[in-house]
Amino acid sequence: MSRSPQAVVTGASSGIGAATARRLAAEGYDVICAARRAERIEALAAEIGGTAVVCDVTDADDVAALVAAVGDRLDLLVNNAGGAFGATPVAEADPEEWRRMYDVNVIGLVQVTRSLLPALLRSGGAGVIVNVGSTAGRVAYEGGGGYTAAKHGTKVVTETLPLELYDQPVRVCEVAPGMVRTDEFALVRFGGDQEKADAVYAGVPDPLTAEDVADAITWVATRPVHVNIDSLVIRPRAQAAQHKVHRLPTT
Ligand code: 8X3
Repeated sequence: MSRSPQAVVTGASSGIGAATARRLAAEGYDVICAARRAERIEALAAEIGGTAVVCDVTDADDVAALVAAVGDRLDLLVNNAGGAFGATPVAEADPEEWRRMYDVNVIGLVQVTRSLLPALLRSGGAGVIVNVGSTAGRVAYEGGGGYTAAKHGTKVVTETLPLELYDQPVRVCEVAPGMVRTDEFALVRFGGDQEKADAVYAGVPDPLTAEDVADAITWVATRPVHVNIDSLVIRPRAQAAQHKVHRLPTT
């Protein structure tokens, strides 16, 4: 009897993670929605017929609970949990904020990946790991030092894994989005300041949506088993480069 492929999506409580969980479920995956906020992932899991697992990826006990929920085999791991905290220049860097960013964008991702690797290797085809990076992992920009350093870390971990696992049945990709308008990313970065968060997208004709990125992740995950997409950079048409953004007048 054939079984549905199983996926884990971390950071599934909102934005790209929630959109990816929905999209994968629509494509026939059994989705384990992992995130810290129980109510949100329980509602999402109920909506898509998936499973909710409360998991802070930086907490070893939570990751162990996620591994237990996965069981024997896993076909797809989407390491989406991450984020930016603060936008201060390096000269004013808050070490605690920088640590939190490294912790969630790099250590958490590594902790989840190494713990679920045995199940991915048992997927029976070729398990897929999709790490959600960022164009912030490609360039530096002022005020972004802590986040760009962390997302460069996400990229390097993604590049290291296939070198170490080159003879194993597992594939690894980094999907690196540019400007994506979600409810929470910029709001969290600016500590809840909605005005500052809105200014990020001011006048930009069409930033990417969470669904655009979910579409890219799903495409990566559903290639034939011998095909590995190393990395996929996705931006809105209005963002030719990190600093080169088309903005229409807003007044
Ligand atoms: C988010 C993209 O431009 O805010 O990962 O660094 S950006």
